Amino acid sequence: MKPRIRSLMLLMAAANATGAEPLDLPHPLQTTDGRPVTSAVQWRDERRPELLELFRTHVYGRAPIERPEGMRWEVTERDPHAMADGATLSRVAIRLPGTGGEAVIRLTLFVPNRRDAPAPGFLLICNRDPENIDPTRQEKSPFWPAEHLVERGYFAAAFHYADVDPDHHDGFQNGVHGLFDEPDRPRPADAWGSIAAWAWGASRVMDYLQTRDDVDHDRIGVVGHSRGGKTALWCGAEDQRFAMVVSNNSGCTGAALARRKHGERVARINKSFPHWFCENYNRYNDNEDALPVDQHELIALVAPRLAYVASASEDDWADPEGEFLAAVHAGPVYRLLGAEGVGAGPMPPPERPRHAGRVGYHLRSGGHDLTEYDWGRFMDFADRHWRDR
Ligand code: GTR
Repeated sequence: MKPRIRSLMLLMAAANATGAEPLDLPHPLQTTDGRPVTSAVQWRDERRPELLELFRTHVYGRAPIERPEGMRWEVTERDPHAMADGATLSRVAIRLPGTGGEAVIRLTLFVPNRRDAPAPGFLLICNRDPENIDPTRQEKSPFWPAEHLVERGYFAAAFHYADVDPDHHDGFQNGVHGLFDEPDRPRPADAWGSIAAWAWGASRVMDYLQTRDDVDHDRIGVVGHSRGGKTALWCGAEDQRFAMVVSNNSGCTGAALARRKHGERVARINKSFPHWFCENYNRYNDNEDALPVDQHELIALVAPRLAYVASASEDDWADPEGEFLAAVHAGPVYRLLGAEGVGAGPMPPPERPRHAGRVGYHLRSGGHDLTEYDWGRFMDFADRHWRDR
Protein backbone atom coordinates (compact mmCIF):
# COMPACT_ATOMS: atom_id res chain seq x y z
CA MET A 1 0.00 0.00 0.00
CA LYS A 2 1.32 3.42 -0.83
CA PRO A 3 2.42 5.64 2.03
CA ARG A 4 0.10 8.49 2.93
CA ILE A 5 0.88 11.95 4.13
CA ARG A 6 -0.49 12.10 7.65
CA SER A 7 -0.87 15.86 7.86
CA LEU A 8 -3.65 15.56 5.33
CA MET A 9 -5.62 13.44 7.77
CA LEU A 10 -5.30 16.16 10.38
CA LEU A 11 -6.59 18.68 7.89
CA MET A 12 -9.49 16.39 7.08
CA ALA A 13 -10.33 16.02 10.74
CA ALA A 14 -10.40 19.79 11.08
CA ALA A 15 -12.51 20.28 8.02
CA ASN A 16 -14.98 17.50 8.61
CA ALA A 17 -18.00 19.29 10.01
CA THR A 18 -19.87 16.12 10.93
CA GLY A 19 -17.06 14.88 13.11
CA ALA A 20 -16.92 11.67 11.08
CA GLU A 21 -13.77 9.56 11.06
CA PRO A 22 -10.91 11.32 9.28
CA LEU A 23 -10.29 9.97 5.80
CA ASP A 24 -7.00 8.60 4.59
CA LEU A 25 -6.85 10.25 1.21
CA PRO A 26 -4.14 9.82 -1.39
CA HIS A 27 -2.10 13.00 -1.49
CA PRO A 28 -2.13 14.85 -4.82
CA LEU A 29 1.45 15.94 -4.20
CA GLN A 30 2.91 12.51 -3.67
CA THR A 31 3.87 10.26 -6.58
CA THR A 32 2.62 6.69 -6.70
CA ASP A 33 6.05 5.47 -5.66
CA GLY A 34 5.94 7.74 -2.63
CA ARG A 35 8.06 10.75 -3.55
CA PRO A 36 6.89 14.26 -2.63
CA VAL A 37 6.10 16.67 -5.46
CA THR A 38 7.83 19.90 -4.61
CA SER A 39 7.86 22.08 -7.71
CA ALA A 40 5.48 23.32 -10.37
CA VAL A 41 7.65 21.66 -13.02
CA GLN A 42 7.49 18.29 -11.27
CA TRP A 43 3.73 18.66 -10.99
CA ARG A 44 3.41 19.49 -14.68
CA ASP A 45 5.86 16.94 -16.06
CA GLU A 46 5.44 14.03 -13.68
CA ARG A 47 2.57 14.02 -11.22
CA ARG A 48 -0.13 15.59 -13.40
CA PRO A 49 0.43 13.07 -16.24
CA GLU A 50 0.56 10.25 -13.69
CA LEU A 51 -2.78 11.25 -12.16
CA LEU A 52 -4.39 11.61 -15.58
CA GLU A 53 -3.23 8.10 -16.45
CA LEU A 54 -4.62 6.73 -13.18
CA PHE A 55 -8.01 8.32 -13.81
CA ARG A 56 -8.00 7.02 -17.39
CA THR A 57 -7.00 3.50 -16.39
CA HIS A 58 -9.17 3.04 -13.34
CA VAL A 59 -12.14 5.39 -13.64
CA TYR A 60 -13.20 7.10 -16.86
CA GLY A 61 -11.36 5.11 -19.51
CA ARG A 62 -9.21 6.25 -22.36
CA ALA A 63 -10.42 8.06 -25.47
CA PRO A 64 -8.92 6.29 -28.51
CA ILE A 65 -8.46 9.46 -30.56
CA GLU A 66 -8.25 13.20 -30.19
CA ARG A 67 -9.66 15.24 -33.04
CA PRO A 68 -10.78 12.87 -35.81
CA GLU A 69 -9.35 13.34 -39.24
CA GLY A 70 -12.05 14.74 -41.43
CA MET A 71 -13.85 16.56 -38.62
CA ARG A 72 -15.68 19.52 -40.11
CA TRP A 73 -18.47 21.92 -39.29
CA GLU A 74 -21.06 24.01 -40.96
CA VAL A 75 -23.08 26.92 -39.63
CA THR A 76 -26.64 25.83 -40.33
CA GLU A 77 -28.26 29.03 -39.10
CA ARG A 78 -27.05 32.51 -38.23
CA ASP A 79 -29.22 35.24 -36.76
CA PRO A 80 -27.58 38.52 -35.74
CA HIS A 81 -30.86 39.76 -34.23
CA ALA A 82 -31.46 37.00 -31.69
CA MET A 83 -32.57 37.85 -28.16
CA ALA A 84 -34.12 41.16 -29.30
CA ASP A 85 -30.92 42.18 -31.04
CA GLY A 86 -28.90 41.34 -27.94
CA ALA A 87 -27.00 38.41 -29.41
CA THR A 88 -25.92 36.68 -32.56
CA LEU A 89 -27.13 33.12 -32.75
CA SER A 90 -25.11 30.48 -34.57
CA ARG A 91 -26.32 26.93 -34.90
CA VAL A 92 -23.46 24.73 -35.93
CA ALA A 93 -23.29 21.10 -37.01
CA ILE A 94 -19.96 19.64 -35.92
CA ARG A 95 -19.43 16.48 -37.93
CA LEU A 96 -17.27 13.65 -36.60
CA PRO A 97 -16.76 10.99 -39.23
CA GLY A 98 -15.70 7.52 -38.09
CA THR A 99 -16.05 3.93 -39.17
CA GLY A 100 -19.29 3.50 -41.05
CA GLY A 101 -20.90 6.83 -40.25
CA GLU A 102 -20.59 10.07 -38.36
CA ALA A 103 -21.75 11.69 -35.17
CA VAL A 104 -23.07 15.24 -35.39
CA ILE A 105 -22.88 17.60 -32.43
CA ARG A 106 -25.49 20.31 -32.88
CA LEU A 107 -24.08 23.33 -31.11
CA THR A 108 -26.15 26.36 -30.17
CA LEU A 109 -24.15 29.53 -29.56
CA PHE A 110 -25.33 33.01 -28.56
CA VAL A 111 -22.60 35.68 -28.61
CA PRO A 112 -23.44 39.07 -27.08
CA ASN A 113 -23.68 41.85 -29.66
CA ARG A 114 -22.72 44.50 -27.12
CA ARG A 115 -19.00 43.94 -26.60
CA ASP A 116 -15.77 45.61 -27.62
CA ALA A 117 -13.67 42.46 -27.56
CA PRO A 118 -14.18 38.73 -28.07
CA ALA A 119 -16.62 37.49 -25.42
CA PRO A 120 -15.69 35.04 -22.65
CA GLY A 121 -18.35 32.50 -21.87
CA PHE A 122 -19.58 29.08 -20.95
CA LEU A 123 -20.22 25.82 -22.75
CA LEU A 124 -22.97 23.72 -21.14
CA ILE A 125 -22.95 19.95 -21.58
CA CYS A 126 -26.72 19.43 -21.46
CA ASN A 127 -27.90 16.16 -19.93
CA ARG A 128 -31.55 17.19 -19.64
CA ASP A 129 -34.17 17.21 -22.38
CA PRO A 130 -32.98 19.21 -25.39
CA GLU A 131 -35.73 21.83 -24.88
CA ASN A 132 -33.65 23.09 -21.95
CA ILE A 133 -31.21 24.48 -24.50
CA ASP A 134 -33.83 25.66 -26.98
CA PRO A 135 -32.13 27.69 -29.74
CA THR A 136 -35.43 29.38 -30.63
CA ARG A 137 -35.85 30.64 -27.05
CA GLN A 138 -39.54 29.77 -27.02
CA GLU A 139 -38.56 27.71 -23.99
CA LYS A 140 -36.48 29.60 -21.45
CA SER A 141 -35.29 27.06 -18.94
CA PRO A 142 -33.54 28.09 -15.72
CA PHE A 143 -31.25 25.14 -16.46
CA TRP A 144 -29.65 27.32 -19.16
CA PRO A 145 -30.55 31.00 -18.66
CA ALA A 146 -28.82 32.05 -21.86
CA GLU A 147 -30.36 35.56 -21.82
CA HIS A 148 -28.79 36.23 -18.42
CA LEU A 149 -25.40 35.11 -19.61
CA VAL A 150 -25.60 37.40 -22.62
CA GLU A 151 -26.78 40.34 -20.49
CA ARG A 152 -23.68 39.90 -18.36
CA GLY A 153 -21.38 39.84 -21.36
CA TYR A 154 -20.84 36.08 -21.64
CA PHE A 155 -21.42 33.89 -24.65
CA ALA A 156 -23.79 31.00 -24.01
CA ALA A 157 -23.00 27.76 -25.81
CA ALA A 158 -24.66 24.38 -25.35
CA PHE A 159 -24.95 20.96 -26.90
CA HIS A 160 -26.93 17.88 -25.99
CA TYR A 161 -24.78 15.04 -24.72
CA ALA A 162 -26.70 12.34 -26.59
CA ASP A 163 -25.38 13.82 -29.86
CA VAL A 164 -22.05 12.37 -28.80
CA ASP A 165 -23.24 9.21 -27.11
CA PRO A 166 -26.78 8.18 -26.18
CA ASP A 167 -27.11 7.69 -22.44
CA HIS A 168 -28.08 4.04 -22.30
CA HIS A 169 -26.10 0.85 -22.17
CA ASP A 170 -26.03 -1.00 -25.47
CA GLY A 171 -22.61 -2.59 -25.21
CA PHE A 172 -20.91 0.49 -26.67
CA GLN A 173 -22.38 0.10 -30.14
CA ASN A 174 -24.00 3.50 -30.51
CA GLY A 175 -22.54 7.02 -30.46
CA VAL A 176 -18.85 7.70 -30.80
CA HIS A 177 -17.91 4.33 -29.31
CA GLY A 178 -19.34 2.60 -32.35
CA LEU A 179 -17.53 5.04 -34.64
CA PHE A 180 -14.06 5.15 -33.13
CA ASP A 181 -13.44 1.95 -31.18
CA GLU A 182 -11.50 -0.77 -32.95
CA PRO A 183 -14.25 -3.08 -34.15
CA ASP A 184 -12.50 -6.46 -34.12
CA ARG A 185 -10.79 -6.27 -30.80
CA PRO A 186 -12.17 -7.25 -27.39
CA ARG A 187 -12.99 -4.07 -25.54
CA PRO A 188 -10.07 -3.18 -23.24
CA ALA A 189 -10.81 -2.79 -19.52
CA ASP A 190 -9.67 0.83 -19.73
CA ALA A 191 -11.70 1.74 -22.82
CA TRP A 192 -13.66 4.98 -22.55
CA GLY A 193 -17.12 4.98 -21.05
CA SER A 194 -19.86 7.45 -21.83
CA ILE A 195 -18.61 10.16 -19.49
CA ALA A 196 -15.23 10.16 -21.22
CA ALA A 197 -17.05 10.24 -24.55
CA TRP A 198 -19.17 13.24 -23.58
CA ALA A 199 -16.05 15.01 -22.30
CA TRP A 200 -14.32 14.27 -25.57
CA GLY A 201 -17.32 15.77 -27.40
CA ALA A 202 -16.99 18.98 -25.39
CA SER A 203 -13.36 19.15 -26.52
CA ARG A 204 -14.47 18.88 -30.15
CA VAL A 205 -16.79 21.83 -29.50
CA MET A 206 -13.76 23.62 -28.09
CA ASP A 207 -11.92 22.87 -31.35
CA TYR A 208 -14.69 24.75 -33.12
CA LEU A 209 -14.87 27.63 -30.61
CA GLN A 210 -11.16 28.18 -31.17
CA THR A 211 -11.94 29.12 -34.76
CA ARG A 212 -14.38 31.91 -33.81
CA ASP A 213 -13.04 35.44 -33.59
CA ASP A 214 -15.99 36.69 -31.52
CA VAL A 215 -15.27 34.42 -28.54
CA ASP A 216 -12.33 34.80 -26.16
CA HIS A 217 -10.36 31.58 -26.58
CA ASP A 218 -8.61 32.03 -23.25
CA ARG A 219 -11.78 32.48 -21.20
CA ILE A 220 -14.02 29.55 -21.92
CA GLY A 221 -15.66 27.63 -19.10
CA VAL A 222 -17.21 24.18 -19.32
CA VAL A 223 -20.30 23.60 -17.18
CA GLY A 224 -22.25 20.48 -16.31
CA HIS A 225 -24.87 19.33 -13.87
CA SER A 226 -24.85 15.93 -12.19
CA ARG A 227 -23.64 13.39 -14.78
CA GLY A 228 -22.83 16.46 -16.85
CA GLY A 229 -20.84 17.81 -13.88
CA LYS A 230 -18.79 14.62 -13.71
CA THR A 231 -18.22 15.09 -17.42
CA ALA A 232 -17.21 18.74 -17.09
CA LEU A 233 -14.59 17.86 -14.48
CA TRP A 234 -13.09 15.06 -16.57
CA CYS A 235 -13.17 17.28 -19.65
CA GLY A 236 -11.35 20.09 -17.85
CA ALA A 237 -8.79 17.65 -16.46
CA GLU A 238 -7.99 16.31 -19.93
CA ASP A 239 -8.32 19.53 -21.91
CA GLN A 240 -6.38 22.47 -20.57
CA ARG A 241 -7.87 24.86 -23.09
CA PHE A 242 -10.85 25.24 -20.75
CA ALA A 243 -9.97 28.10 -18.42
CA MET A 244 -12.77 27.31 -15.98
CA VAL A 245 -14.50 24.09 -15.02
CA VAL A 246 -17.88 24.08 -13.28
CA SER A 247 -19.23 21.01 -11.51
CA ASN A 248 -22.83 21.42 -10.37
CA ASN A 249 -24.17 18.74 -8.00
CA SER A 250 -21.86 16.20 -9.64
CA GLY A 251 -21.66 13.85 -6.65
CA CYS A 252 -20.28 10.33 -6.98
CA THR A 253 -17.26 10.15 -9.33
CA GLY A 254 -17.70 13.87 -9.88
CA ALA A 255 -16.63 16.24 -7.14
CA ALA A 256 -17.53 14.02 -4.15
CA LEU A 257 -14.79 12.09 -2.37
CA ALA A 258 -15.25 8.36 -2.97
CA ARG A 259 -13.69 7.43 0.38
CA ARG A 260 -16.49 9.21 2.25
CA LYS A 261 -18.80 6.36 1.14
CA HIS A 262 -21.72 8.68 1.62
CA GLY A 263 -24.78 8.86 -0.63
CA GLU A 264 -24.25 7.21 -4.01
CA ARG A 265 -21.28 4.83 -3.93
CA VAL A 266 -19.08 3.26 -6.56
CA ALA A 267 -20.85 -0.11 -6.57
CA ARG A 268 -24.22 1.54 -6.95
CA ILE A 269 -23.22 3.90 -9.74
CA ASN A 270 -21.57 1.06 -11.68
CA LYS A 271 -24.72 -1.00 -11.31
CA SER A 272 -27.14 1.77 -12.24
CA PHE A 273 -25.03 3.18 -15.06
CA PRO A 274 -22.76 0.39 -16.36
CA HIS A 275 -21.81 2.44 -19.43
CA TRP A 276 -20.51 5.57 -17.70
CA PHE A 277 -17.05 4.41 -16.62
CA CYS A 278 -14.42 1.95 -17.75
CA GLU A 279 -14.60 -1.73 -16.90
CA ASN A 280 -11.74 -1.43 -14.41
CA TYR A 281 -13.84 0.86 -12.21
CA ASN A 282 -15.81 -2.19 -11.07
CA ARG A 283 -12.76 -3.29 -9.10
CA TYR A 284 -13.64 -0.58 -6.61
CA ASN A 285 -17.21 -1.68 -5.93
CA ASP A 286 -17.46 -1.74 -2.11
CA ASN A 287 -13.73 -1.20 -2.23
CA GLU A 288 -13.25 2.59 -2.47
CA ASP A 289 -10.18 2.60 -0.23
CA ALA A 290 -8.28 0.66 -2.89
CA LEU A 291 -8.74 3.39 -5.51
CA PRO A 292 -5.36 4.82 -6.51
CA VAL A 293 -6.98 8.26 -6.75
CA ASP A 294 -9.80 10.19 -5.15
CA GLN A 295 -11.89 12.99 -6.51
CA HIS A 296 -9.99 15.90 -4.92
CA GLU A 297 -7.22 14.91 -7.34
CA LEU A 298 -9.59 15.34 -10.26
CA ILE A 299 -10.23 18.93 -9.17
CA ALA A 300 -6.48 19.35 -8.67
CA LEU A 301 -5.96 18.44 -12.34
CA VAL A 302 -7.73 21.70 -13.19
CA ALA A 303 -5.13 23.75 -11.26
CA PRO A 304 -4.16 26.53 -11.55
CA ARG A 305 -7.15 27.23 -13.77
CA LEU A 306 -10.49 28.18 -12.24
CA ALA A 307 -12.54 25.35 -10.76
CA TYR A 308 -16.02 25.72 -9.31
CA VAL A 309 -17.92 23.22 -7.22
CA ALA A 310 -21.59 23.81 -6.46
CA SER A 311 -23.72 21.70 -4.12
CA ALA A 312 -27.36 21.72 -3.05
CA SER A 313 -28.41 21.37 0.59
CA GLU A 314 -31.02 18.66 0.01
CA ASP A 315 -28.91 16.68 -2.43
CA ASP A 316 -27.59 14.19 0.09
CA TRP A 317 -27.21 11.53 -2.62
CA ALA A 318 -24.44 13.67 -4.13
CA ASP A 319 -22.80 14.22 -0.70
CA PRO A 320 -22.43 18.02 -0.51
CA GLU A 321 -19.87 17.77 2.25
CA GLY A 322 -17.82 15.30 0.23
CA GLU A 323 -17.92 17.74 -2.68
CA PHE A 324 -16.77 20.60 -0.48
CA LEU A 325 -13.97 18.53 1.05
CA ALA A 326 -12.72 17.50 -2.38
CA ALA A 327 -12.51 21.19 -3.27
CA VAL A 328 -10.59 21.84 -0.05
CA HIS A 329 -8.13 19.02 -0.65
CA ALA A 330 -7.30 20.14 -4.16
CA GLY A 331 -5.79 23.13 -2.36
CA PRO A 332 -2.18 21.91 -2.01
CA VAL A 333 -1.80 21.74 -5.78
CA TYR A 334 -3.16 25.26 -6.25
CA ARG A 335 -0.78 26.50 -3.59
CA LEU A 336 2.20 24.74 -5.19
CA LEU A 337 1.30 26.56 -8.40
CA GLY A 338 1.16 29.93 -6.62
CA ALA A 339 -2.63 30.22 -6.35
CA GLU A 340 -5.16 29.91 -3.57
CA GLY A 341 -7.78 27.15 -3.56
CA VAL A 342 -11.10 27.25 -1.76
CA GLY A 343 -9.38 27.66 1.61
CA ALA A 344 -9.77 25.59 4.78
CA GLY A 345 -12.34 26.14 7.49
CA PRO A 346 -15.84 24.81 7.84
CA MET A 347 -18.22 24.26 5.00
CA PRO A 348 -20.04 27.52 4.24
CA PRO A 349 -23.78 27.71 4.94
CA PRO A 350 -26.27 27.94 2.06
CA GLU A 351 -26.13 31.05 -0.11
CA ARG A 352 -22.71 32.06 1.20
CA PRO A 353 -20.41 31.46 -1.79
CA ARG A 354 -16.66 31.29 -1.38
CA HIS A 355 -15.08 33.04 -4.32
CA ALA A 356 -11.75 34.44 -3.16
CA GLY A 357 -9.45 31.66 -4.37
CA ARG A 358 -9.21 29.97 -7.75
CA VAL A 359 -11.44 27.15 -6.53
CA GLY A 360 -14.95 28.51 -5.95
CA TYR A 361 -17.71 26.85 -3.98
CA HIS A 362 -21.29 27.42 -3.03
CA LEU A 363 -24.02 25.48 -1.31
CA ARG A 364 -27.52 26.37 -2.53
CA SER A 365 -30.67 25.69 -0.54
CA GLY A 366 -32.84 23.09 -2.21
CA GLY A 367 -32.56 19.97 -4.27
CA HIS A 368 -30.64 18.39 -7.11
CA ASP A 369 -30.86 20.88 -9.99
CA LEU A 370 -29.05 23.55 -11.96
CA THR A 371 -30.75 26.88 -11.38
CA GLU A 372 -30.48 30.58 -12.16
CA TYR A 373 -29.00 31.05 -8.71
CA ASP A 374 -26.18 28.64 -9.58
CA TRP A 375 -25.48 30.31 -12.92
CA GLY A 376 -25.45 33.72 -11.22
CA ARG A 377 -22.71 32.57 -8.87
CA PHE A 378 -20.67 30.98 -11.69
CA MET A 379 -20.75 34.35 -13.43
CA ASP A 380 -19.89 36.25 -10.21
CA PHE A 381 -16.87 34.01 -9.84
CA ALA A 382 -15.84 34.51 -13.46
CA ASP A 383 -16.38 38.29 -13.13
CA ARG A 384 -14.08 38.32 -10.16
CA HIS A 385 -11.26 36.28 -11.67
CA TRP A 386 -11.60 37.39 -15.28
CA ARG A 387 -12.29 41.05 -14.41
CA ASP A 388 -9.25 42.36 -16.27
CA ARG A 389 -10.93 41.36 -19.51
C1 GTR B 1 -28.46 10.24 -10.41
C2 GTR B 1 -27.17 9.54 -10.31
C3 GTR B 1 -26.09 10.52 -10.17
C4 GTR B 1 -26.24 11.70 -11.11
C5 GTR B 1 -27.66 12.01 -11.51
C6 GTR B 1 -27.92 12.80 -12.78
O1 GTR B 1 -29.53 9.38 -10.39
O2 GTR B 1 -27.22 8.65 -9.25
O3 GTR B 1 -24.83 9.93 -10.27
O4 GTR B 1 -25.41 11.62 -12.17
O5 GTR B 1 -28.43 10.93 -11.59
O6 GTR B 1 -27.15 12.84 -13.72
O7 GTR B 1 -28.98 13.40 -12.82
